[in-house]
Amino acid sequence: MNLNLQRIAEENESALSDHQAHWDSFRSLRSYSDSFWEKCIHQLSAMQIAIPSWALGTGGTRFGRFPGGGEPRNLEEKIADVGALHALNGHCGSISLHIPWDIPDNADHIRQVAREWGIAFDAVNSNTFQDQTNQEHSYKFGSLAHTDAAVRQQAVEHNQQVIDYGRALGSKAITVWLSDGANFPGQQNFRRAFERTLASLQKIYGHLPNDWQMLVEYKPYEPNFYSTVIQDWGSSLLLASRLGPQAYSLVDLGHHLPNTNIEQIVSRLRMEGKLGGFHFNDSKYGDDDLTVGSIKPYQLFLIFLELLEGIETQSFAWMIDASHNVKDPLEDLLQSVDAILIAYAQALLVDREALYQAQEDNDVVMCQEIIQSAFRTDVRPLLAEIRHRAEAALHPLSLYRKLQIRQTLVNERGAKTLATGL
Ligand code: LRH
Ligand code: MN
Repeated sequence: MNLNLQRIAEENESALSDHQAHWDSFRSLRSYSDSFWEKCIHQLSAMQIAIPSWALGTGGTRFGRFPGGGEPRNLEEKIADVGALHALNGHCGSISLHIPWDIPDNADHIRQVAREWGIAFDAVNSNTFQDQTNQEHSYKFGSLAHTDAAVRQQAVEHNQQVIDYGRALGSKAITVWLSDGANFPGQQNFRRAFERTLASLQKIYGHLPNDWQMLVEYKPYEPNFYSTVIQDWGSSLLLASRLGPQAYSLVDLGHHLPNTNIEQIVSRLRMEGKLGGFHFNDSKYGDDDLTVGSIKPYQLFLIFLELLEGIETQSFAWMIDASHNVKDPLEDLLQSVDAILIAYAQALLVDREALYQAQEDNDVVMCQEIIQSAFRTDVRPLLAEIRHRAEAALHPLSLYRKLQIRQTLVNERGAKTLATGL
């Protein structure tokens, strides 16, 4: 499949003088030293965001799904799509697989395909929220928390198998999200369900290679609408603490009730050394899985402000978890990655000493002025400079369209192909 990505350098050439002018005026307007900018460029260049294998096709809701054509038909084509994103913006260097939607039958071959595109394998995801054909026990009433030990054992073995698939690909983490819960009061005993989940997770934890992490993802509701066993950061932190040093909490931005202060949760989990990573997306109401930064960009900035707080340097799992109901999946993902980099860059511009002093002096007005002057900074020339240095596209989205990559994919794969996933 030729996506004309070699055209990136040519296209950059014609846009270079414009970029240089923007980059020069961007720096001239701010009293930061060159070494400060180089430090920012170093930190931001290292940001690699894992693309979810289940979000390379068009998503939908129970009310409908409107495929846009050219969707990847298999894992090789999904890796190619992530490779195209990475070539365009330089920040999508890994893919996060969901099992069994993306079983890597021939791991050597899949690793070879990924190497060709310069793509690594981030966390693998288990799935005990759907019944697979010829599955012995149903997950209708749960999986790791199920009242029936045989169902729990089946779910434990699935997660262990997911770890084995990940090991064969070089992944270093498993994300466990459980839909387990109840739709009605009285339907489930909260304590027994939690203790069964912990016991099941301990069996999975015991199967982790020493250099692996287990990311425990929480969610307040859906598909269960009264209670969820791992419903919030508290339950996730309790489990991660009881499981051991390789277990962490995973923060999916859409898994919070309206108006939850997510940046404070990030601060708490980080303080405990139990923040493992993120599923970035955005939402107005529920787990809407919308484009990152499309609804609450200020919240995203505040989350990065917390992530940069203090001295602890810890690597987090940076992943997107979105569903594209009306946008081209690749355009949506390019916008999401851009929004994450923008929030991170703006947070790096916050004068932390001045903020510290204003906070200690209870100068409430100045605290807001200091953080919002960073948030109101258009950092796009800085991010373009980083892409330019990485030989990615200065303007990924407009080039994606100019190269008519979607049309090429439709010609190659067909207008009606449907990718596995949600
Ligand atoms: C659950 C979730 C989880 C994935 C699924 C695709 O809502 O966020 O991370 O397994 O989406
Ligand atoms: Mn998620």
